[in-house]
Amino acid sequence: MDRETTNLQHFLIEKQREHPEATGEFTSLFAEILLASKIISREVRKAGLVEILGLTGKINVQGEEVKKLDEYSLQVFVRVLQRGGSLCVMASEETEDIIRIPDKYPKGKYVLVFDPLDGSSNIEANVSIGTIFGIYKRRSEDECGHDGNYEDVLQPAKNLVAAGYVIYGSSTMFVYTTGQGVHGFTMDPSVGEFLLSHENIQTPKRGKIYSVNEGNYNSWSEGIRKYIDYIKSDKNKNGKPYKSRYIGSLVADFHRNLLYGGIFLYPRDKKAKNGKLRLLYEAGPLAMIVQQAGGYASNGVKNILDIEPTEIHQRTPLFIGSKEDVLEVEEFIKKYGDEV
Ligand code: AHM
Ligand code: MG
Repeated sequence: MDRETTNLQHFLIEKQREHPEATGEFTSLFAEILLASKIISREVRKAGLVEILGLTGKINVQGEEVKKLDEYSLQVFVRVLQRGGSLCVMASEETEDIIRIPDKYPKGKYVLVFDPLDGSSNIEANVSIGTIFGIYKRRSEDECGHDGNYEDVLQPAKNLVAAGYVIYGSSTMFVYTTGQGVHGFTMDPSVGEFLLSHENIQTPKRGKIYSVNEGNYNSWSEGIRKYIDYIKSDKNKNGKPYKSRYIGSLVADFHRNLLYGGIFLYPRDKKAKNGKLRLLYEAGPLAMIVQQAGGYASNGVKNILDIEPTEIHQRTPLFIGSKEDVLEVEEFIKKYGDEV
């Protein structure tokens, strides 16, 4: 496809032509997600100016409170998406309960789960952060017009009809899948559009990078300690130690490994017995993306896509990236156990 002139909307419309039964509701939902991302991106770009524009949590020169960027991002998503008519309910990492669509707006057939600004503790240091989202079809009552509920939100990631992330890095990128490959778009600030930059991303079957918070080494299970020792040795399948790369910002670590090949790990440890990351907003959507790119995501025992969530803020250990690497970590866990 002609990259220079293909923006995300064009690309979606062309894909939709291959599915004449599609209603267009999905395309408009994507347009809303895109708008929310652009607004967040604009604010993230100003983050270094807080000293000048006013510290977050404080009153700015106009006498308004300057919101923390993660709260702000949540509000942008909710405000843009609740009125579009495509959603019946949302759930986000930043809200305790599910987010209902106010009565005054129409209700549609989709459900949005999202982490509005992941890795936000990095923002003061100008480190990449991101937004992660997943879209399900509602499963309560087939016809639209009604509120969605927990049943709609608590779905395994294998039911996702789309997933994506936005990375606010040296440039802003939008990467998504609807189950027909993974496609990446890079924001061209001069035209204010996401242009097709990475069509049909495939991740290497085996990588050369590992990404983990190794400060937790002594709190991990034997299986994980042995695995990390192994990939740092020259006894591993690559015959030389893997490179260590850890930003501490999931979207950025995941994105780099997706392009270059590698494994990201957030295992359980003594403090976080179920791991740190959330199944619905982080692990699930990225699991769909990695699978579409030829990779794999596991909780150490099974495919993340198959886990049936029981609560909206459920956490999970996460091993994600190149397929052969993730399968290998599963073998270590099987052999040496995952008790912490
Ligand atoms: P957050 O949702 O509170 O931002 O936390 C998630 C972040 C991820 O971006 C990252 O992978 C992980 O936490 C890093 O955790 P740690 O600092 O324990 O290594
Ligand atoms: Mg998060």
